[in-house]
Amino acid sequence: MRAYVYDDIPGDQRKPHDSGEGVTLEQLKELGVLYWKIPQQDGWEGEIDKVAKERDYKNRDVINVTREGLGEAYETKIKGFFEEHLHEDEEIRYILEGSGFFDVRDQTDKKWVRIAMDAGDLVVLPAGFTLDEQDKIKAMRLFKVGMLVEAI
Ligand code: KMT
Repeated sequence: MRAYVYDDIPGDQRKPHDSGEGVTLEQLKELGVLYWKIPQQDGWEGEIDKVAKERDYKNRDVINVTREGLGEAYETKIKGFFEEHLHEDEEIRYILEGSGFFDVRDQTDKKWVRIAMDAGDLVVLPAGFTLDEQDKIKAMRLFKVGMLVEAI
């Protein structure tokens, strides 16, 4: 995981857009983002269950997004992910395979903070998302209440 201020230069959302200004775990916490590294080794699922239980999560699913898998729908799908939105409840994302960027707006100075995630990274989020140029990610999504109805 690396978190940094988004450079806000127009262009492909899947590029890193790294302004070079890093964001610490402390600063992420102020934005309501919590982070854990949980490598997929002995007992990793129990570690996720522990976080979910402590924070009162009731549901989860696994989403697998790849350019190959989605074909022509890929570009539209990832544009949809990238749209700014608010979550009614916090949500957790745990990356199983691949990589991508979660973008969170900093309410105080209006900058976007980009969180570059790959396998074993878990975040608690109020956020937006894009795949990066690898074009594939598989993630466990944990929800406090209902699941997203939309199938992918
Ligand atoms: C969602 O809710 O579908 C997301 O957060 C984006 C995909 S998770 C890799």
